[in-house]
Amino acid sequence: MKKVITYGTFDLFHDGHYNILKRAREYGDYLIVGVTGENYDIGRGKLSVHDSLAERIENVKKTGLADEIIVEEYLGQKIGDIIKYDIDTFVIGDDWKGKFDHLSRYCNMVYLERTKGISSTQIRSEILTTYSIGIITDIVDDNQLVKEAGTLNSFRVTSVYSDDVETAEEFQKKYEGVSAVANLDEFFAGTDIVYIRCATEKRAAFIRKAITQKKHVICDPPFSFSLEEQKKLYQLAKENNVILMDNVKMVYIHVFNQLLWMTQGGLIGDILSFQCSISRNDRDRKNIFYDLLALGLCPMIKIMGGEYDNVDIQISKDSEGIEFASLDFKYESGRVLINVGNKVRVRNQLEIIGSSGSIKIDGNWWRGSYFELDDPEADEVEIYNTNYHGNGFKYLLKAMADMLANGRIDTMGLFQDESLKIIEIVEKVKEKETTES
Ligand code: C2G
Repeated sequence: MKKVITYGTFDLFHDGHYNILKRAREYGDYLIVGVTGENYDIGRGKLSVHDSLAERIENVKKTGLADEIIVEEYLGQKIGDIIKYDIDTFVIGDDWKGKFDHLSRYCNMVYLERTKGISSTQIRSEILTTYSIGIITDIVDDNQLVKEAGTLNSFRVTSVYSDDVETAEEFQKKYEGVSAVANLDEFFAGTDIVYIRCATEKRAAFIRKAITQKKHVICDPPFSFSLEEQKKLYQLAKENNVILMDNVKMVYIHVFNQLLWMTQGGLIGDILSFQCSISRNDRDRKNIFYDLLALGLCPMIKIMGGEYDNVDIQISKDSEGIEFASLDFKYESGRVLINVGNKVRVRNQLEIIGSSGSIKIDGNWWRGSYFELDDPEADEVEIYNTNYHGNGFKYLLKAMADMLANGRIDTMGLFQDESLKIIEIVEKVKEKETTES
């Protein structure tokens, strides 16, 4: 018996898919079809998939062409499958031509011509609503949003606004497809979602304007230096039925949720100590102390909660602002130390000591690609990691797409009360900065 295998996402099943399965079958007596699992697609950055795994499997099954259906769960699985199922021929469309040549060591490798004029991407763009995103910025940098949004079928970055017209024009030149709009009302009229990444002092006013024009908002945290103001912004967002979301990508990435699961679920026991350090590596932006602080506080609030007994704030500053700060929190259960280096460079790291295990990340922990768990019982260090693509923006956008589809406006990545706690601390540090001058 000759066995054939082929793989695919098979999203929004169409004739192209049917044709390749039919032709693949002709290469043998038994056809195995590998359908990509959701985690595998998330890991390879393919977040645009519309149908669930169950639906995609069901559609392949309905063709009656597959003798067996398996799920492709990780990169590199294909070789193991060829060996396990004793495959004679591997078939794939010629959009992958050359990419799988290394498999010819294990079995026959056949690339078949794709069916012309049809694709899942095209169907998705026909059936899905596309949201226009506009960026409000004061620097010529998109934080990778343009590229990341482009990989999802439901978002396009279409316009940019800056108080400084030249900046917007430079931005337009740098990012294809993004038009500079000089008039703010005109800018809002052409967008569904606004991404605000300007100086902290200006954010709240832009958020307010965007919300009153019924635009959903993603904004770099902190939204403002005032807790009261941020509360009002949330109230306004609620009244206008729009999303107001922190641009904190970390909370949308799998590995960070694994870390939360472990710490919140008591898997490392009681948390005795939490420490994290963050410093600037973005040379283009001058003073981003409060942005770093907000980001640094995020895992603390998520893991330790917001109910600390007291905080001791040490800052060192020069004429341009805070260059370094150290925040020492006392919680009932343990101690928390957050170090933020704006001009002073500190080693980026995060360490959590629990009564029955500890967790460590060396390097840019907010990128959330891995963590180490030191398990005293197993007496070894285990590494947890997940793949993700780009800087994480598409994972945040995917969460937003789900919220829009489900008609939800409250974010569950970073909850409103968590974001408000962060602002409460930001406000304290700002107060200290002002009183010490
Ligand atoms: N296909 C085709 N004609 C089309 C569209 C797709 O012949 N018009 C083929 C593809 O070449 C592929 C199969 O149908 O062989 C499944 O296509 P996708 O669902 O787009 O799968 P893809 O995401 O390319 O996954 O491990 C995953 C596989 O490597 C491919």
